[in-house]
Amino acid sequence: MKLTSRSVSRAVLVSAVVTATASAAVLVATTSANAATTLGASAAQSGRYFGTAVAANKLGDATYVGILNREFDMVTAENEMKMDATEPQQGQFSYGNADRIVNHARSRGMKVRGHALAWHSQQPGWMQNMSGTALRNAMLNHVTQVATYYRGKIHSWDVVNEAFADGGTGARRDSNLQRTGNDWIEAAFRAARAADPGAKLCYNDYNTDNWSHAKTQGVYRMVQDFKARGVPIDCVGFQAHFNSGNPVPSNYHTTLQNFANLGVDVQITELDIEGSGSTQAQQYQGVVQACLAVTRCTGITVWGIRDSDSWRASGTPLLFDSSGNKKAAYNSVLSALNNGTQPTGTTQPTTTTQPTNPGGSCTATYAEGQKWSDRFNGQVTVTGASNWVVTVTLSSPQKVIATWNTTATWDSSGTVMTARPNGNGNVFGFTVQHNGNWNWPSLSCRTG
Ligand code: G2I
Repeated sequence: MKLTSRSVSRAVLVSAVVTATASAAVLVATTSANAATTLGASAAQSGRYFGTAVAANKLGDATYVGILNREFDMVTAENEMKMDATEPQQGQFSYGNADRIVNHARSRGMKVRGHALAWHSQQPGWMQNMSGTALRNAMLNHVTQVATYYRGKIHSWDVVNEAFADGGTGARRDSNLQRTGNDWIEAAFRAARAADPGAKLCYNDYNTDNWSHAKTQGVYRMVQDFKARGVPIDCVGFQAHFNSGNPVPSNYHTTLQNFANLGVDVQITELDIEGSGSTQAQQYQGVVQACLAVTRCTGITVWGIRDSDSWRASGTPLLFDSSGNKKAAYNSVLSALNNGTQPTGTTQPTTTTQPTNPGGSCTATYAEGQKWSDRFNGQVTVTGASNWVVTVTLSSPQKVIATWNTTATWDSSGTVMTARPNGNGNVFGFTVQHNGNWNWPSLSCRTG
């Protein structure tokens, strides 16, 4: 898009409004009498799970375990199911630490994500220098053995982790596994399906959040190809490690929806967002809302419990501080989960005609436009009199943050917009910052 100076200043203004309203929104506590009070329970209201990564050596920490047992209903072993942990010597499998996590979770009714069966990283020493057929067979044996050992106990497996290159190519990452042949990924998925037919089988990666990035497109094409050829893939995991250099992209919802449209579930698998306060809280809110807006986004996992448990603790990227206190980010996630409704328009649009108006009559019809995690577009088509005046009534705490093809004014509450022609015809539009409320606006038309 070509940016004129007018559109630039307008964009700055709009983004300032977005920031101000969204920051305010995350401070609003959920007051509904029925609101769930833990992450797992609030996610369960829409049939989703809310998980965390767990380290076996922290299962003796009372604060850690207290939060784990209270808040989460899905668990991922942070390191204990990786190839180096489960097969430290070729053919000798070691499940002690992984079992501690799996047993802790399952005995309390929590589900388990298996992470990860095949990966270029965290390979045991004996595997790192292998190549060719020997490596391919060793990898497939590993997938088969581990998935068989845990058969029936794993909700979703990260069958293959991080197999695509960063940067602008959209190509596979070079690795010893990749050099065994491009079909190594599908071979791993087939082995996993045979070993644990009841588990969902996921491809998992990072930097796949922005729809316009080459890596995202590369993964998308692989999943599309797998679905077309019947390779057994059920889900795509989006790790979602964000920071100021890699913020939550504005097209995040688009990415999740486009993958889901391929016929796979999508899961947010390792969420953490470096930062603090309302800025961090707002970004977390956007991620949760993006997932809630995609029917096939079946759950969210954060990559650790307290900031001090994080692989990047100095970035304070999690929902609990180092003492185990809930952060603003926690409150925004809980609030977003409790306010989550499907963005399909739970309220039918109202179209009203005023035939008795001496100035003539008009009808205003609403149509859904594009949707993002934090906002949606609406379009209004007016028929009848050309001197129309359309009243657009929002549901609190929605706010209109942009309009086009109309001259608009607002009442003092900011929720009732009066739109008139501005010389650009009889179809106008607006963007609503929904702040958790996806209801469609109601309309009425008069002349004036
Ligand atoms: O790097 C962040 C994550 C990216 N996606 C895949 C995940 O599996 C990965 O998790 C991290 C763990 O959070 C770290 O805890 O993976 C790292 C290694 O791949 C983990 O770091 C390792 C250290 O490298 C080891 O030196 C250490 O012994 O953690 C081990 C246990 O603390």
